[in-house]
Amino acid sequence: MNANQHHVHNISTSVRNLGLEAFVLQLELDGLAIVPPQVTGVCMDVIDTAVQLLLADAENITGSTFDLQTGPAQELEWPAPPFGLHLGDLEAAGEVGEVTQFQLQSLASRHRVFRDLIINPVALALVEHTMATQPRLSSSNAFVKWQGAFGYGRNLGLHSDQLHVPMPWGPTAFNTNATWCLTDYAKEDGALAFVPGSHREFGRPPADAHRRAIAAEAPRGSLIVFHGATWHGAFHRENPGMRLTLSNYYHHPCIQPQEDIRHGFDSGLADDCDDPELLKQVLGLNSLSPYATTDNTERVKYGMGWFPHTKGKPAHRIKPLT
Ligand SMILES: O=C(O)CCC(=O)C(=O)O
Ligand SMILES: [Fe+2]
Repeated sequence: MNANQHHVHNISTSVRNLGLEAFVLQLELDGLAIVPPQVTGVCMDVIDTAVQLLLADAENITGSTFDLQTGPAQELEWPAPPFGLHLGDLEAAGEVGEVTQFQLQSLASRHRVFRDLIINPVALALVEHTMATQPRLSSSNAFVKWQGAFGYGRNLGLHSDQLHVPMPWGPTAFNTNATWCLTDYAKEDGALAFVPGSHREFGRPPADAHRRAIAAEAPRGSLIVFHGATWHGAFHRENPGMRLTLSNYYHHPCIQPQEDIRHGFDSGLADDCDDPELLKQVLGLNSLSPYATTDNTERVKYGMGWFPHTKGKPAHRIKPLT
């Protein structure tokens, strides 16, 4: 392992070139920054396309049509819980409500608009700032949510995304979330709830943290970036209609991704996006570890999988050991 193995470039330069200093300050102070559409450079056509694709996918999966103004046309219910999960205890504790939300997953594989948003330069520069290294994609999901009084229940589902990382945590993020608001995003619309400055508590939220939570309010097309230690959840949606978000979740290279992108993503699709080389890096497609073969050209660049051979004899080939 040597320093060259890591993507090395001046992170502050990307932030300055893109004029993102004010958002970095928000991230530092609050653990969350809200970036308006005119700064991300993403036009409303892209947001419209993403909405249409996700509504069609939601219909495919559930069998009900969806309308942004009115929500699902049919009442939805969960199937029997998988893996012996018992909802009974949660129900008894008042922690389960009506179905008003589900996720659409693995969106990098589904359409170019999602791949382009994963490598949006503004999103990447801010996420990179929180990790002090080039981030990788952990998962790309959409939250499909509609009107309903329960939401995540009394405590707003407050959590830190990097909660599986052993403590103590420091200022460097192990996970960072870049959420694209595909619909207007106010408290009554079911916005993200968060506790400003909680990323500097370096731990999981206490039981009463929801008393300090405020709404991350933003117009459609905005980007919300938050540090993996920031306590967050969501308000229930009081208004009729739907809240649609795209949650691109990144990880520090020392952390496992949520989605097995290397095996699940068809690498040919990486060429169909704004910057194929960058997407391959962010998806970890050519990353040096874990390695599957010692004849890996990427690794050879860094002096690994590169063996000396006896003068006058052919170069090394991998053979079974006998
Ligand atoms: O918006 C929500 O429902 C919560 C989202 C969340 O927890 C996340 O994206 O990590
Ligand atoms: Fe979360």
